[in-house]
Amino acid sequence: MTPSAPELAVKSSHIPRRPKITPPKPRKDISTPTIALGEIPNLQILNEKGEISDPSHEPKLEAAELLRIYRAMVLTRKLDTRMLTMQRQGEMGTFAPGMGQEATQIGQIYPLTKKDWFAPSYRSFGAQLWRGWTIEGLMLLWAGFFEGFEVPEGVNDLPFSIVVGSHVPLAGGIAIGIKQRRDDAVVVTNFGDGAISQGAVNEAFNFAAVYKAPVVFVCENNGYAISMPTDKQVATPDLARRGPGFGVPAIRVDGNDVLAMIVATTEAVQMARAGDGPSLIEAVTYRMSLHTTADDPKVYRRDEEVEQWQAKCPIARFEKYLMNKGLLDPQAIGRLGDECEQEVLEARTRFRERAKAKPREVFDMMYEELPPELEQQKREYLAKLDRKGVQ
Ligand SMILES: Cc1ncc(C[n+]2csc(CCOP(=O)(O)OP(=O)(O)O)c2C)c(N)n1
Ligand SMILES: [Mg+2]
Repeated sequence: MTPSAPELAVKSSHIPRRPKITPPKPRKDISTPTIALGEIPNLQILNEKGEISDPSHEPKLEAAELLRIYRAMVLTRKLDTRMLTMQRQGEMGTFAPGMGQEATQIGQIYPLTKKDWFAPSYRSFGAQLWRGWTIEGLMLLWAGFFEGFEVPEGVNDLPFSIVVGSHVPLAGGIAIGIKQRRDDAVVVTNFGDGAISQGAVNEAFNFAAVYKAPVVFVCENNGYAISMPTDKQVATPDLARRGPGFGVPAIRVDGNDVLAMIVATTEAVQMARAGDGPSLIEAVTYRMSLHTTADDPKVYRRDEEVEQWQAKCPIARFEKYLMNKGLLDPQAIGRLGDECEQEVLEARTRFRERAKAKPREVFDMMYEELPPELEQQKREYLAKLDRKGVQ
């Protein structure tokens, strides 16, 4: 006799309750497009000529604050350029330049306070400087000294992550912890267009949405994951659309417009602090320079493409805006550039004083207790250093 088919009907009481997705509360104090769960809004405040298209969208920032933001972007560029020279001269390890992404960098952490958290990927030193990491610390880090990875006193950040997307679930986890402690801190985490396809990043979106965790996901869509252009990596190149599928409201922002980045991040941080959960900001930008110093982009992209983006330079655009406002003139631009260059050079001097290789310590950082075979290798290696007279 054939056994009867098992009962397939599921009692309604066994069906889990659908998680409730509450759209963000409408903001009354701004008229810019707000972060959304439905149709993804686009946000640009400063156009490529540095003009404000709709004055009601302009954030109200004091002159001194606007200049502080501009200076941070210039300092980031100066450090970037200097590090590249140092790498070419053998003073720096491989590093990942952020040229062209300065507005995204500064805008994404602008509204954070000291007690908030920032969990960055490797192309983030502009944001790290703003958060309180020192220039010489970042130089040490990229030159391979473990001291560079130590989070400075009073800074509530994670060291940056090189394993693509690996830090994003950690950011979500920190945010869940913050919520459980009933604290009102917020976490910002950034990652690239390539990283958005990592399972870990998608899992982080899901956990954050389910727990309504106070985390802001910033996807820096800079056009490439090493040599892979975004439109060849994914079939829906507007990456912000990934958010609503998980219940994470999202917005697509001109990432070369620092004012748009500031407005979007401010709203996202306010939402998270108010208990309205996570959001996703896609910052559309362009990596002007190399993926890392081990890369040659001429092999996979045309100069004309780079030139098109040069015209959208985030620093030049903000500079025009500040000049139109009468806050900058060519002399002030030159003076400020020299000042930032000087700051980087002074930090380089301090870096050089500290960047002394200690070959006797190479076995010391990985294990609390060395496995026997490494103990053996260490003995042989130290004996070799002794024979060569290396301290
Ligand atoms: C898990 C993992 N896979 C591969 C790599 C090698 N890798 C380093 S950067 C990178 C591309 C990442 O692109 P994207 O997320 O767009 O960030 P971007 O470098 O453009 O800032 C890859 C594949 C890695 N570091 N980690
Ligand atoms: Mg990328």
